[in-house]
Parts: sequence; structure tokens; C-alpha cells
Amino acid sequence: MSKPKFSSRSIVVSFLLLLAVSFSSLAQNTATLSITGEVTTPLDLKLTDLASFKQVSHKVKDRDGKEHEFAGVALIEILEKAGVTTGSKLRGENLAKYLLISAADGYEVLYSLAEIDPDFTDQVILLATSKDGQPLANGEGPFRIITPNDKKPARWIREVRSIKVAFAKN
Ligand SMILES: Nc1nc2c(c(=O)[nH]1)N[C@H]1C(S)=C(S)[C@@H](COP(=O)(O)O)O[C@H]1N2
Ligand SMILES: [Mo]
Repeated sequence: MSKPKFSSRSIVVSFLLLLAVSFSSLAQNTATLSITGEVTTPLDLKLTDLASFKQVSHKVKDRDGKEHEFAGVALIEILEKAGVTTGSKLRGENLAKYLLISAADGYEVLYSLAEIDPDFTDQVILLATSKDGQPLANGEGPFRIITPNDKKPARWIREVRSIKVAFAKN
């Protein structure tokens, strides 16, 4: 009798690998991004919800100087959908509003609204969902902020889970 081509051990290992991969992609597809605070419509977004938005991409260099193409949607579009004060409404006291963006690992970064608004800047801050044509990996996605004009990528927050809009007023 000839030796079986695949040992039962390698079959078990392959099965476990497949299981691990499916779980991680499941985690990517079910992770939600919540937009709360000073919004008219709080949002709970899944990766699939972003498909209906216009897709934008940026070529940027990472901290090692390696170029990557990130694609996703303009953060401002999501904020507009949530009813944040943007454009002509971004004046007066609203200029004291900021976004506190939090990640799955507890990392947090802050942006002012004016930093994101196209009436104030040509920079298009991205809520990225893919890198070099692939969906963002576990530990990076499903959502990551990309700010092309920042000289260092410390605010390119990975695994974004929530964006809270608030007033920085006394
Ligand atoms: N969630 C999360 N995002 C993060 C960080 C972090 O610790 N947690 N570190 C930041 C810093 S300091 C840098 S330099 C970049 C590094 O990005 P890279 O992992 O793609 O090289 O991620 C940024 N985004
Ligand atoms: Mo960093």
C-alpha cells in the first residue's frame, strides 16, 4: 500500500490554520466604528457600510520610508453623514470642537474639526480600509486613519473603534 500523500497531522494543522484565518477575517468584518458625541446621527459603521461612500486613496511613506497606497473614504464624508458641524457650519463656537479617536488597544489621538474640513485644508484625511490593495490586517484594521500631511505617522491610528466629537470649551 502506498503512503498517504498528506499525514493526518498536516491535515489537522491546515484545518487549524484555516480556522484561525476565518476567525480573524470574521473579526475584521464584524468590528464596528461608532461615531458619537456632538453629532445629529450617531453611527455604528461596519466595513460593508463604507462601500457606498466614494473611495479615495493616498500614497504615503510609513515610518521606515516605505511607500504604501492606502484606500478608503474621506473622514469628512463620514462626519457629514453623522451630522457633525462642517463646512459653513464650522464657525463660531464650533471651532472649539475636536475628535477623540480611540483604538482597540486603548491608543487615542486627537484632531480638531478644522483640521479635517475642506474649507480649511486641502489635506484629505482618510478612514482607510485597505493597504496596497488588500483589506487591512487584524491589528491594523478594519479601519485606520491616514493623515498624509503629518510628517510622522503617530496619528495614523490603527484599529479605530470609536470617534467622539466634543467641545473643548470650559
Ligand atoms: N492603535 C494604534 N495605532 C497606532 C499606534 C498604536 O500604538 N496603536 N502607534 C502609532 C505610531 S506611534 C506609529 S509610528 C505608527 C506606526 O505605524 P505602522 O505600525 O504601520 O508602522 O502607528 C501609529 N498608530
Ligand atoms: Mo511612532
